[in-house]
Amino acid sequence: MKQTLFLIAQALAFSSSLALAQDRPNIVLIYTDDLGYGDLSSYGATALKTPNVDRLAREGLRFTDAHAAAATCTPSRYALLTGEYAWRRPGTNVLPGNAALIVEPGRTTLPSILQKAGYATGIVGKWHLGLGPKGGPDWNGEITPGPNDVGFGYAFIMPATGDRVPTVYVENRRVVGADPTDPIAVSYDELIGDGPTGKGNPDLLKVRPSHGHDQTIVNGISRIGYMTGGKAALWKDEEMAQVFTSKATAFIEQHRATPFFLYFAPHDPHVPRVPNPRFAGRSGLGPRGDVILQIDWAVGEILGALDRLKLTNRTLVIFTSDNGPVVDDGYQDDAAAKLDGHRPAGPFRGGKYSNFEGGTRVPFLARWPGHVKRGSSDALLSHIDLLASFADLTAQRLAAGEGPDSRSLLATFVGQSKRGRDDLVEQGSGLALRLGSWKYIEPSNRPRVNEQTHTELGNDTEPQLYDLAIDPGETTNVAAEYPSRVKQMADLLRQIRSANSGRR
Ligand code: NG6
Ligand code: CA
Repeated sequence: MKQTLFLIAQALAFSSSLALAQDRPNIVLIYTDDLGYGDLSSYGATALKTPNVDRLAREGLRFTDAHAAAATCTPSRYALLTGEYAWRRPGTNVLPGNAALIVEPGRTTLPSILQKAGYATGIVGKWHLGLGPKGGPDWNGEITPGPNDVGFGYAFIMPATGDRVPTVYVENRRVVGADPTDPIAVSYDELIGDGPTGKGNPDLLKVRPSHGHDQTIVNGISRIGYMTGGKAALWKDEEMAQVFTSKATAFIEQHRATPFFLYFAPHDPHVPRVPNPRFAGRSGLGPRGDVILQIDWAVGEILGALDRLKLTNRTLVIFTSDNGPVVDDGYQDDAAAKLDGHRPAGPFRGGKYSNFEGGTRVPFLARWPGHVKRGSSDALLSHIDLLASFADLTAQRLAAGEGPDSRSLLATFVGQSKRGRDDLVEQGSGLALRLGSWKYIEPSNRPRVNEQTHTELGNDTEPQLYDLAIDPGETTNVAAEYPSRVKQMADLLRQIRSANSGRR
């Protein structure tokens, strides 16, 4: 009986995904950088207003227990694109700007799945998954392999982060504005060239570092890493949001007649936070708040383009963030002083880098009028599930090994089901496991606090157990009261870790 019911439920789930597949929506995935759960007015922020993002919340589904796959950028984006937990792969932590590509060309990825289904695929914004072969890319020639080799038909990217050299855009396989007479060189090992550094020439800076970030100066801001050359190609931080947004809307316009997938990855509110003058000073929260308003503007531009092109009803828009928030991430930008009661991680403890919920619990909004139910959902979800869910959405079945940790939760993403994942591994400074509302954090000797950012990392030499249903802020470790729950979760984490995949 149970078996029959299960089969019927499965058949229903598959037929509902086939019904969705017939409508084959465009997909726009807006993937912000370091935006916290509490940073949007639709998630409770009162110190600033984000009306364009809030429109998505009003017209779509607002998730309250959705997670980035990790609490920093590279592992989070690696897992998003491959459907594989990054902690299974050494070499997937925050990469320098001259690192080689860490996603093997040819492997099944989120964009390659959609490409296979006939979608035009594009990325605009932050990449941070390395470029080129072992030894890194040739910045003055053809940059390959890169996003174009792992499923994106079009790419307009910043190679790593705003605070890492090279501070240039790459369009498909070339640096934009590259000049053969002024070749680009990049080093993360030693000072190169005779250009000024933040360490040697602090008076040249318009934004000063608070920790690190004292190497090559570009546009009055010292960065991580050294770079020379490429003067005509250097970006202006104040223009970046506009540059990315106009490339994103151009992509939408260009592909309006075909199904398209756009991975739009703005840089804000990652450091350095350098708003366009139109947003400078507007939030009252300093540059961090100003660049959140800038994100909201960018979302408004995207939604406006969809409206104008009459694509709104044919497009699934997802809005989320690659990891939790951080206040002082290395520049003196007044973010801490101007918080004034604003809580970037909302009700959660920790933030970027942390094992606590603030590390990976992020805003997650989905809108597809007529298909995604409106309202809110407390289902446990991860970005890692988008790969299998998009396969499902386009009526494709994954082979064993494709997106190994990704699970199709399509029915949950569109609000037909309230059921999310049973379990989820959260990657912060160490590993934690969610099982329903229970949260287990592995014991570890790692530091409790990141001394530079002052983030509580959630490490302890003893096992930690929290019941998020009654203690969402992870204030009370109840491991001693529930030894068998601790053992069950430690065993399950061990099991997931030693298996090749999280799909069971
Ligand atoms: C850290 C940087 C931080 C940020 C982070 C990556 C220092 C002291 N701190 O190492 O500023 O760049 O890496 O952020 O250099 S992420 O969102 O791309 O993961
Ligand atoms: Ca990030």
